[in-house]
Amino acid sequence: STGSAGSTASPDKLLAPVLSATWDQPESWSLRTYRDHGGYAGLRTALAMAPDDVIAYVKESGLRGRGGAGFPTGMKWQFIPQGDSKPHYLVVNADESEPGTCKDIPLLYANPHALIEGIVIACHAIRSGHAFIYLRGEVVPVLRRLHAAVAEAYEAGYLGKDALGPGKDLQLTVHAGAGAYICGEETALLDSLEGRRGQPRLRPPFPAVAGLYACPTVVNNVESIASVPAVLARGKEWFRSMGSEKSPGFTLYSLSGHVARPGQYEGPLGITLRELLDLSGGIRPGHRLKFWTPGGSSTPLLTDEHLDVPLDYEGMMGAGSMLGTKALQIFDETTCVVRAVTRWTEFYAHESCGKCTPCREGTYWLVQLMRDIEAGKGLMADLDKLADIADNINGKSFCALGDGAASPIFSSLKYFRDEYEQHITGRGCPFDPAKSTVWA
Ligand code: L3W
Ligand code: SF4
Repeated sequence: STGSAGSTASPDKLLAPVLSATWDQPESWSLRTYRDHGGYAGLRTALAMAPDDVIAYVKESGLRGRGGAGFPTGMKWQFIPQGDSKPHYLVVNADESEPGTCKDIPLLYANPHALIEGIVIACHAIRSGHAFIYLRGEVVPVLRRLHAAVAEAYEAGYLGKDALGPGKDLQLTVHAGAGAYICGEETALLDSLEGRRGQPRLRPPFPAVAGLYACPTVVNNVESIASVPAVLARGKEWFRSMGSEKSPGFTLYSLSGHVARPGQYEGPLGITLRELLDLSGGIRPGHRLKFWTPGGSSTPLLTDEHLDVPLDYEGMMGAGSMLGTKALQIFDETTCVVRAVTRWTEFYAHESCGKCTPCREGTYWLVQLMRDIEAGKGLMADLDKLADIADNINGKSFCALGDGAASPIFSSLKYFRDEYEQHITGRGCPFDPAKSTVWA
């Protein structure tokens, strides 16, 4: 469920609608509406600057990657070698598939020109003449809307011949993936874009050195690039006036699950789940928070002990988790944590690309153990086995998918070991699935 961004009923200090500011406007996705609300002003500013100055400016703004890892955007752009003869590419990762994550797709649907403007600015900065958007293939209406927006941008001269100045053309290709979670891993995405089976590549070399077609490539998340125009148009000081020193700016938080008003809430980095719950009407009536994820199922789950931890990169790290994609999945006391983790583990086993043994074999065994425990057929010794297998996946796999699969196992055992034990000693699940809307 999406679309409650910028709700006027909510306290101003907590909301900072930027990317979502126009989502309630008629035809918010059109070039006309975008320009009527100041769109493409950031691009004018950027094109009047030297490319290196744009990179330095974005670096000074402190903008960090919104795809999960929080890597500084300007620094990533700076890694692109200059003065070489190879073409440079920008690839936008729009393969949003992390469980619970639902920010890039609504953003593209409601406001595609924010991304296109950001792409033109980034291409000017890194001296690229060709950008790609790798979109999750299942979202056909978004694909159509994106194609239409790109056509508008070509028509208006933001893309195409001389788009970046005399003799500096810019092409933008939209590519739809075929529905594999692993293709959201940046190097698997590049393989897929090149027409091969999407499997992660060894890093280094990082894409900035050898990426698409072995050329220097910046791979950035949709929200990261779409945030750039506002940084240029409103200034780095404005951007830094939100959030903290190390995690500045605004961002999209996606609330789902047992909340009264799920949806997108755009606010400064560093607000807390307690504040977001106030904005979204709280946990559904008559219930209380049991556990939640800060950024999709790959980020260690947290509990009601963590309601006041700042939702920023450092705050989440300090709590033993990760900010990730800011996909806040909220579960109340009717949810069986063993069942939730079983579902996620099945997802990782299904999506494991099979390239490396710890993840390919380990996720299979995690599923077997989780299913047994959930069905009341587990043994106490299985809990140590679960932790041991997760330990043999975590940090020993080829890419972050393996770590992501281990994370809900570790964190659920840490906070809810008693619930696992209840399943084993009681020979079954103590929860009534009919009472939990999440699994109904
Ligand atoms: C050049 C170096 N570039 C790092 C670049 C690197 C990448 C970025 C971050 O995983 C996380 C993952 C998921 N020279 C560099 C360099 N870079 N060192 O910086 O790299 P890294 O390895 O920290 O992370 P990653 O591979 O980008 C992303 C987590 O996000 N996640 C999943 C998200 C899923 C979605 C989705 O479905 N859309 O976003 C959620 O938490 O587990 O830990 O660009 O090249 N020396
Ligand atoms: Fe493939 Fe999993 Fe290994 Fe990543 S960790 S390369 S998804 S098998």
